[in-house]
Amino acid sequence: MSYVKYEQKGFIGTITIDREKALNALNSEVLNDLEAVIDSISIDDTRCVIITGAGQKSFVAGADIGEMCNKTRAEAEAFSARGNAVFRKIEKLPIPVIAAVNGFALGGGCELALSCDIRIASENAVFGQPEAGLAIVAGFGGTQRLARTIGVGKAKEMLYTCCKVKADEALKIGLVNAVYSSDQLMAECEKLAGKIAANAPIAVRATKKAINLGLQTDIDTGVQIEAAMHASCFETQDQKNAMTAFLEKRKPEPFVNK
Ligand code: DAK
Repeated sequence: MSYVKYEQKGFIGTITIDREKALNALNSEVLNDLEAVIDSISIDDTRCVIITGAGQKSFVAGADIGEMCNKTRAEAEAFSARGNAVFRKIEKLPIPVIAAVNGFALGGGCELALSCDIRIASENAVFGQPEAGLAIVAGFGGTQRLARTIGVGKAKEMLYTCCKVKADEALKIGLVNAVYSSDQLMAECEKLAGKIAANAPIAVRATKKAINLGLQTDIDTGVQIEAAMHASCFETQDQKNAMTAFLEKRKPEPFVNK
């Protein structure tokens, strides 16, 4: 039985981490199943992915503490590398990924949300990096992506104090883009995914690549990356369709990803 479910509705794929009894904590099997699902996504048929957790209480309550407890230093290094490899695949997935954070997003759960492009939370969402209280360092990218997302000072506060950040504060500090009631969360994430999916897929993918690669480099290299991504959209069927439609004062035909 897989701990990760995948559902496709039109151009939108939804991944559900399904280990509700353990609040969707990430053990090795969950990570393997998550990677298998990520690997199976077809970017020809999918324009946006949503990741959420099963149930109403938890997105992901972290890496599995039972599995980690007795690890040796070498085993911990391997586990961290495993999680990092899977999260990096999510971050580098060519299409946008939305985290629908429906409850606890602690430790590896907060880190999973951070590997997504956009985070949308339910009102009962709680974020945190409790690792220092468990006498370890965050191991799935938290020290890196949290600082890049909410700024160094606030990230250090969260990581040093292990404080819990509720949805309203997460919104204030830029950790999430929006907050909805639990029963509205998925519908709102699907609406957002639908808006992304309605735009030209080649352009959206090139935009993601330009932002992600550009954030890791200096501005001169960054604008060169952007120029290359910009140019890559020309001569596509979708670009001709959209610009011709503008000039003819009409709506473009639906984009065809070509
Ligand atoms: N691992 C394993 N089981 C977990 C879990 C977790 N992270 N979180 C919850 N569970 C399980 C509980 O053990 C319980 O199982 P049973 O006792 O029913 O068998 C079930 O889920 C329900 O949890 P509770 O009974 O505790 O539910 P409550 O509503 O009372 O509390 C809670 C919910 C989320 C506040 C609480 O469960 C909690 O504090 N959970 C732990 C949260 C946490 O500390 N998460 C961060 C884990 S550390 C690294 C690699 C990775 C990482 C670090 C280093 N390297 C190898 C270097 C990442 C670290 C983390 O993510």
